[in-house]
Amino acid sequence: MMFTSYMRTAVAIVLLALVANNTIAQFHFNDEDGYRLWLKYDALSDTPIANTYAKKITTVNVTMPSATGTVIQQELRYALGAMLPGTLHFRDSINDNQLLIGTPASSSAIKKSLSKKDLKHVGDEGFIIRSQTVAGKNVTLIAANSDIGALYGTFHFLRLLQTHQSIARLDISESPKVDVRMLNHWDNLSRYAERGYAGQSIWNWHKLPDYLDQRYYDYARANASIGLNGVSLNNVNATPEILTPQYLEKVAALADLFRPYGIKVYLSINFSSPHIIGGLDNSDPANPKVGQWWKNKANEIYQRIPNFGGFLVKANSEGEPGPGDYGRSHDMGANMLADALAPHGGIVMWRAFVYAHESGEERSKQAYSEFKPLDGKFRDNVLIQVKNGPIDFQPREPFSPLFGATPKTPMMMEFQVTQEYLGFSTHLVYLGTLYEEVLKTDTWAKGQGSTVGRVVDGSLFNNSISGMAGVSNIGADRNWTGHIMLQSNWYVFGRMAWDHELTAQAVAEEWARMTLSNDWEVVNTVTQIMMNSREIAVNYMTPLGLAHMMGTGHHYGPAPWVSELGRPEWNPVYYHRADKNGIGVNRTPTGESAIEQYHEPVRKLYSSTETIPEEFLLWFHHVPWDHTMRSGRPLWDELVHHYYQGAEDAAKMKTTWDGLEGKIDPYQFKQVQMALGIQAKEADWWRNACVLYFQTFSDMPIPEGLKAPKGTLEDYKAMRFPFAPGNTEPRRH
Ligand code: GCW
Repeated sequence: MMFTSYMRTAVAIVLLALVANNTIAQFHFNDEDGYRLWLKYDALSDTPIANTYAKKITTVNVTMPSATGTVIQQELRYALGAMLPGTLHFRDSINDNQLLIGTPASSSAIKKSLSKKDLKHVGDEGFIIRSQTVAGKNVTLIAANSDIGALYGTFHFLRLLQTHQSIARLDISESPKVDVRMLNHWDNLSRYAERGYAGQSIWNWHKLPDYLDQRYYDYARANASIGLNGVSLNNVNATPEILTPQYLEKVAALADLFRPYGIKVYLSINFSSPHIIGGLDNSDPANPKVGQWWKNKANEIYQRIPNFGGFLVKANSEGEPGPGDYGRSHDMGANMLADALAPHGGIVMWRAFVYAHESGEERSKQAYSEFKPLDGKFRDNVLIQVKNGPIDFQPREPFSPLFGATPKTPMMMEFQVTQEYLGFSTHLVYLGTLYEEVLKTDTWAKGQGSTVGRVVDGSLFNNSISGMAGVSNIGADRNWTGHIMLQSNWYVFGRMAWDHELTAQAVAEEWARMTLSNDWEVVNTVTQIMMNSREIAVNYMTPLGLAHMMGTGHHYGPAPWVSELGRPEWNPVYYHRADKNGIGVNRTPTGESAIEQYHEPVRKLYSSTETIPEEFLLWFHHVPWDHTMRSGRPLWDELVHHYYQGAEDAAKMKTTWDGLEGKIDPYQFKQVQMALGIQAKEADWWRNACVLYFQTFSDMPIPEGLKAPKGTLEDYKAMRFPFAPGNTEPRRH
């Protein structure tokens, strides 16, 4: 049949209508796409608070002539210009109602107005913000010992405005509790981000060093705004090429760009570099040529990057090379690198995430067994970087017993910000509560009050250096983290690295105000969602102390049944040990004995099923299915209830969020709504798969009042995800 022009027109109209509809649904020219993060600086308009701010800040005076001074000036021009449009004037003389920023070195008036002790306690990076008189004028003063301190003070001040706090009578004094506060990017030079779920790596190595993406500046601003002062650029599964001149030139370009923001660059190194790129016979730390190679390399790096931070090392873990390849110990490897960096002020962060099937020891015990005996053997510029839990980044783990075990060696915290085991970038899981739970836990290493936080900040054992690292969730996605709400995890990591005594609740609220809205209903609802979210995920994934039941390799979704992989500790069955009698790992002295690695009274508390907090029950005990829980239910019923509760709460999160429609930016709203839909579906999937699987052991019915899980266990077992994101990079041949 002929396609008449009439028909053609009709089809065109229908197509156009479809396209138009889609266009309306998809284009958001002015809506918030998440790029601006928490630094949105929305106009305060005619609110009463805006009027008080405008009266208090009629002029701005940044007294430092440095690059950091320029950064401060630019940020204030942008931020105040957006929040209080039309009211902003820059001055270089002091007048009443001025925002005055500087250091004793940059302004003699500031110097004169401060007493000796004012800045004594804030150190190199701290600041004070105070309403006071300087040179006879009433000003709001942001003062610090260094320009970087003043930058942190500036961001703190802006945060007060962004969250609508009074600035009438300020008297704030802040300094970071931890020295090294850094992000670890697990980014390959190919731009593939291991365990990254927000697109490619933000580092465009191909275009560096000459092309400096705007994103690098905004990344630096974001980090500085929360007090982060370090970034390790590349994956801990490191390629030696990063240390070649070609790449060091690119690294130097980033280091130069980050310097005014107070951010030092660090690199993950491959221990075999001397052999692979240096042409040496081996990389044995006992070989003097190897030590010399590292010294030369360090000299070369510092020539290009005078403030280079140091090396991050994953050695003899998951196939990475290390001193163990030559029968040498971790301290020997770490000290060799430390000696190369020490003359330049650099540090080594040596990771304790090591486990080896040859050892035969239960996995949770291995890091402690290897590193505890080495206490006191490391150079002063070595920190041991420890994951928060003894196994990996599970939804919940007890704290690693290495915290509190090594009085002479600083233990640096490694938290995961990316959600390898927590639903990737589609599950809303606010990690502030996880961080707080760990940091506030008492190790009892030196009696009561020996919290993990105090081990990490170095105050418990009086360490000379301290650090906290977060494995980044940042990628090239327009909204940086693949999910707007998960920007809060980058944010809370930085805030808690600065001050581990902050509460997750306070930080959630502050983030929600800056990112979403200051409307009290939005703030309350969002904060409540965030605060509950981690426990919800624990419930639908790994309740009651279960762990590591994610799909093999990609770690996406449930696969507690996997049992046939080459090494025992690769299999989820190793981590739950379900059988006809019960479920859980007996880590007491009648079993794996891992409990012995903790101090008393933690050991005693965890040793008994009667006293252990139930959230850790199955981590430390193999418990019969009919064991009576504190609720009065048998274990099986309790476990199932947790799974159902998790899935139900995940669905509720979405309904609660739905209620915010119209109260926040429509595009922000929609993006989160779509992700919450996925999360609710996947929570059901987790619940169904796990309950059906464990039922094959318990042989007990689904408790009364709960609907039978949908589908069959075989269906769930048959699911495959060959292209799930974030896994180790596929090899190209
Ligand atoms: O959790 C595991 C991840 C690996 C990661 C490793 C580590 C960088 O599955 O992808 O490798 O931890 O922390 O070294």
